[in-house]
Amino acid sequence: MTSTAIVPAVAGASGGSGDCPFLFTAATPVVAASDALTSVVRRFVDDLRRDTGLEPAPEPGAPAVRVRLGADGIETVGIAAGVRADGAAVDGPGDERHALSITADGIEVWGPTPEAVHRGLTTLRQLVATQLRGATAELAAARLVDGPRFAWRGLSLDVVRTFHDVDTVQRVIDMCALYKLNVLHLHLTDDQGWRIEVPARPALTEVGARGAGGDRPGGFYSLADMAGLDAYAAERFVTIVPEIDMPGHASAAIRSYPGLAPAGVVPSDVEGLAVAGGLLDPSRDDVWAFVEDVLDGVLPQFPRSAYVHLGGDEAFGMPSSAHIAFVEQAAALVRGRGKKVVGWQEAARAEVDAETVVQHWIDIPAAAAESLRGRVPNAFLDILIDNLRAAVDDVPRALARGARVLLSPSARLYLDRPHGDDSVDPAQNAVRARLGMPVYPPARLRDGVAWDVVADVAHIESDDQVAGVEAAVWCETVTSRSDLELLLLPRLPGAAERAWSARPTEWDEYRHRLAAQATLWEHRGWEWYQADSVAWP
Ligand code: TNX
Repeated sequence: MTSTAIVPAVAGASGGSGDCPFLFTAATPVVAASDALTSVVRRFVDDLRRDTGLEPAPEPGAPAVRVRLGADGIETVGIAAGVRADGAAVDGPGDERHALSITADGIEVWGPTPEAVHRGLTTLRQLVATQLRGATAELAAARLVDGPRFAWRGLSLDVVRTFHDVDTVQRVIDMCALYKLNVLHLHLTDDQGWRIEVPARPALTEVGARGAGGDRPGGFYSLADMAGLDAYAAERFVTIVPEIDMPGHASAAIRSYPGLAPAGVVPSDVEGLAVAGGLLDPSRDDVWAFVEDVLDGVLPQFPRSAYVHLGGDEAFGMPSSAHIAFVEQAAALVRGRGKKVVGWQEAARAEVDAETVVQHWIDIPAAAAESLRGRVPNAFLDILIDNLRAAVDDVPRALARGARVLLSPSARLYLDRPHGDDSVDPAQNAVRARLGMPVYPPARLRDGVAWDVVADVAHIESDDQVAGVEAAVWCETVTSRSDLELLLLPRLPGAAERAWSARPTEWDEYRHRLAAQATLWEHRGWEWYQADSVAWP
């Protein structure tokens, strides 16, 4: 079946076995039926060149790929559950369902929106890239009808603990787009650094942007950098959602404006596990003047996002009443500026509204944290365990308020866990020993893909309660672009499969589909971890 090489799995595939294949070559014209699709076709041709090295030289009259707007036949796939980060309706401008018809005479790709057609062409890219032998890809005749299970399919990228330059972020956006992820959540602020320009608060980039995790260099995105990244993402139908992490993880903000420090203490110990410091006090007017300046500087840089992520996680050492007061007031400021709120699950301890997206990540039982005793300071461990205990009520509270949950359970979707699969290559095994947070048990590739987002997440009973699915890559152990890519690949496609595909994934079937992707990664020059649980080509 043609669809076997596609990740995420295609919802519906039929026909073709006795029919002649389509022969895709550099000479194959790709034709848009309307002007609305010209840029989508241009993107496909450019991406395919970068995926395969195939230099397009279309011959008029040769069997062609034709793309058009149309909704015929797509209704056999259900409408996506959840919300879209750009606020578009899933049964309107945000409809991503599409179809492909492949015969010897031609290929047709259609869907109701340019985005839907773009997703369909992404399937075609993978087909060509994985079937290419020499200069020809033999594409078996088939009819594919596809659409996402969830409307929000994301990757959260930590650009603080390691600053990733614009070029690296573009590569990550390319990976997201290849696997039909449509959200890049940028974790832009944390204790170790501040990464986004705020014109009214120049010290954030003059002081706060210095430094990162370890002794790595800092950096930040200028207004021009961010505009460029947002446009780059938009061309690939990816929405960038900014996160400004508050009231905890705020040490870089406080180093920039020391007057914001609670009781005047400027946090200096930001090495990983700082207990105190980095907290913004909601009872102070100067804190709110700062938050308003930040929101007014950041929001206009993300015109495509209907949401702002306020963090809200791990306000360690802060009284619960202050944490709640902070989250509620910050959320009101965001809503007052016409945006909706996303918060890490701890934010649900405040009175979130039904439009807020609550991002679930804590699937670690408090008892499991006991294993850290002796490896981290006791005072920190006690606070950590308190947070894990309180966390069991976060998702039920969010659901009781009608809020939807964005699923990032750490055991499945944190890509900064050490690789749990061995590699045949000793150099790569060394990578495995070094990369990923050592406090986490290692995660095998199969654990990241062969699970169900409803059945395997506590308190979630139906897709209607879910905003979407998001993987996260935290960068405490990442020292270079290559490290980052070695954590993302080959796990990101599995996370994308869970976000897109409503069908259960059988590991033994999936690993063959995944193996076929490696040729494309090689062409792109992306680093990837060669887990020996997969028979790579
Ligand atoms: C927890 S996930 C954090 C991050 C760390 C991450 C490491 C979350 C909301 N907070 O600050 O980087 O664990 O995996």
